Amino acid sequence: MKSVTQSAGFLSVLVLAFLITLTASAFSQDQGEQVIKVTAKKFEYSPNEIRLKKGVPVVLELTSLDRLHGFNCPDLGVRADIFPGKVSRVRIVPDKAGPYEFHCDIFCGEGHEGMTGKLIVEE
Ligand SMILES: [Cu+2]
Repeated sequence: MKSVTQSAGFLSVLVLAFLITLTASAFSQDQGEQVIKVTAKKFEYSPNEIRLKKGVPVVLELTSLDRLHGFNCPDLGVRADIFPGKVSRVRIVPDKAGPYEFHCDIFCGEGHEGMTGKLIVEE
C-alpha cells in the first residue's frame, strides 16, 4: 500500500514539473514580442494610429466587431482578413521608418473607402 502512495506522489511531482516546463516555454516565446490588439468595425480601426519601433517585432491581434474586413499595409507587406469573433495574428518586423497607411481591402459598405489607419515606424 505504501509503495502505491509513493508512486502516486512521484507521479504528481512529474506532472507538476511538466506543467512548469510548459508554462515556462509559453512564457519565453512571448518574450520580446509586443502584442497590439486592433479592432475593426464599419468603418474604422481602433486604434487607427499604431506606433512601432524599427526592427522591433510586434504581433497585431486583429478582430472584427461586425463583419469581415481586411487589413492591408502594402508598404510593409502586411495583409490579413479580419473575421468577426476570431483573432487574426500578423507579425510585423518593420525594417524602415516612416508613416505607412493601412486600409480595409474588403468592401464592407458605404464608408469602406475611408476605412484607413496609420502605422508609424520610429527609428
Ligand atoms: Cu471595408
